[in-house]
Amino acid sequence: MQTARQIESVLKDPNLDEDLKHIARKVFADERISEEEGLLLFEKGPLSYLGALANYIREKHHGDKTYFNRNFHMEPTNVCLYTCTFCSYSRLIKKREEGWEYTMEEMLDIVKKYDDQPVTEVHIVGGVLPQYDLQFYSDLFSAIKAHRPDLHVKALTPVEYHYIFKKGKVSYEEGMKLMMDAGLDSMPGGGAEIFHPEIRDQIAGGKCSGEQWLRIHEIWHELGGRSNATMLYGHIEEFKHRIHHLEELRKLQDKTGGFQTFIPLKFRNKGNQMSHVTESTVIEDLRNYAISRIYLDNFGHIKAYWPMIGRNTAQLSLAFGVNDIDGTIDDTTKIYTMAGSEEQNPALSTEQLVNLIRRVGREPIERDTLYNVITDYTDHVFEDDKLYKGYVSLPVVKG
Ligand code: V47
Ligand code: SF4
Repeated sequence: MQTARQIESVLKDPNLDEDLKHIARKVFADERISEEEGLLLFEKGPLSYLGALANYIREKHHGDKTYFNRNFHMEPTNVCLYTCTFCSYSRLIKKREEGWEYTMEEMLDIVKKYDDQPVTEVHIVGGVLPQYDLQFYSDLFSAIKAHRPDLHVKALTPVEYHYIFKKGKVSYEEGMKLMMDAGLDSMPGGGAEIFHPEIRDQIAGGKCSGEQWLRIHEIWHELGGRSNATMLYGHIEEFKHRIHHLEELRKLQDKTGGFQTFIPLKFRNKGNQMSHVTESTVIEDLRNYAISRIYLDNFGHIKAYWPMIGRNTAQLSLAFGVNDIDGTIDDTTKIYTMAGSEEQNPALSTEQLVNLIRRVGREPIERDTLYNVITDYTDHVFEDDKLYKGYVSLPVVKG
């Protein structure tokens, strides 16, 4: 096994720091690492070492299995009354006419566009505006379910929920129950940014706090719901803030077990108030995936959001702890393209996604939102893959 060789080479490396060797022994013995050890990984962990540890965990849980799903994104509006400094939406509040604000009918028309397509999930997220209130979202979820009951509604984040519940004068508990009854199936991981107030107050002041974000997810989990978590990294935060963020998630997951997937989101600097901040390098992105995989020992899945980092880095990430590369996202998603994502037209066909995964020696599995297997594409290689050239050709990761 590749992982056995990797373990041996880490533990026998004469140049490796003793503290890092100690962490490696813990990881290979399936023991949890501490916050101090997590910080040490960020500060000192060489890329190949982190990759070996993260790949060990990835293969222990999933072997070569790599998940994706067929979904589409809908953004009710790209205007937002909050002013997060990393977000390309916030600037539009002063020139609203340049943005869009979809009505209920327009949102439903988008859903209907996918009527004859085998998508399993709609991901709804966008800016915060007063007209998108508790009533609007209850009606929207109910209408989507009435139109297409089998479509999984993964919608909104604690940022929107905190706002609409406050405006609607309902408690978090009452609000989340109302959403569930209206048809909400799960919550995406957005709005988490960086929980630590030292950073959150500077980049996302005014919107829900880290504590409120965690509390809303906790309530949702207590109702039996599932959700994802993200971390927006690579801007003004320090490693200690990333570890604090991961630790808060790990603690809540110990309590509820309701998180499915962790998705690190690389800060992109185009068209926002932090354009002067240099973006993280691919090496730093891979190290961050690996440390997330190592630290979050109670999370089932680590996802690379490929439109943000690009297909090539997504392929590389599969050797650094990642076992999910999101889905066949349609190009209605603007929040990332506006911020300078790698992919200007973030849509990949199933064939292209399958080939992307196959070419780095992993097994492509189409899943639904809750990780039920829809189709195992391990033995498929589609010929129809002429559109995109220049994939990374990594050797097949097998012993
Ligand atoms: O919360 C905004 C981020 C998030 C930028 O749960 C930016 O399956 C980088 O949460 N650079 C929303 N990131 C997206 C999100 C998500 C994406 C894919 C899958 C799932 C899931 C969730 O996008 C926001 C914010 O953290 N974001 N601006 C930017 N300039
Ligand atoms: Fe609004 Fe979300 Fe952008 Fe913040 S990140 S400005 S809350 S859309």
